[in-house]
Amino acid sequence: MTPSMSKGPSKRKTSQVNKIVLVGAGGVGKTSIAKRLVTGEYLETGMTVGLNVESWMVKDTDEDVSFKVVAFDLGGQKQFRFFQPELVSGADIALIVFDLSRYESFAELDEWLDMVKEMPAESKLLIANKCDLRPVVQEDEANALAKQLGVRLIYLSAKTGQGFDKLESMIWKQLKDKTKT
Ligand SMILES: Nc1nc2c(ncn2[C@@H]2O[C@H](COP(=O)(O)OP(=O)(O)O)[C@@H](O)[C@H]2O)c(=O)[nH]1
Ligand SMILES: [Mg+2]
Repeated sequence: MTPSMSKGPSKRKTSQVNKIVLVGAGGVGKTSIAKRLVTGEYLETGMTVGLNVESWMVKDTDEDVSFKVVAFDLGGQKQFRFFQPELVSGADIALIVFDLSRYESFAELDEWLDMVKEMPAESKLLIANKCDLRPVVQEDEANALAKQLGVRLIYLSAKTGQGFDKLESMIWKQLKDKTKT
């Protein structure tokens, strides 16, 4: 799959583009999550109209492996839905995001789940964002959905950075597993 330039087992260099899509209702924090993944900071963002694309490199210095990751944050507006299936196709990871403090964003996940239904469960993560705010989505409910979908659930705050260690290690593991197969 990857052309290897040297035969040395420890110097295996991988450079390939990986694609992460962030789906979910408008305002749940997709752009903020993508920006924190890229910059490590919380940047106030305007509403995404259509599409926001961020890209960055992740490196594992131990194994000398690096990946270019491109995150597609799809705008929530209905008029842009027509081109979204194209963007989702071929994604390595999907982050399905809802806002813990806004119930509709959880109740309306079906339509987003439908968009990523072709992807295997292990490439999808359910993200409960804004865990710094008072939650209105009950933990039981979120757990039940994650279980039903067979995906992992991560509590995140793009504002405080809570949960990003876990998210980053899951993304990283998923990308590395992919190159092994
Ligand atoms: N309190 C809090 N606000 C957040 C968090 N993530 C995003 N926001 C805010 O929610 C609003 C919508 O965020 P944005 O990233 O544009 O959402 P998107 O439409 O899903 O891309 C912005 O005002 C953000 O600053 C979070 O974890 N906690
Ligand atoms: Mg956005």
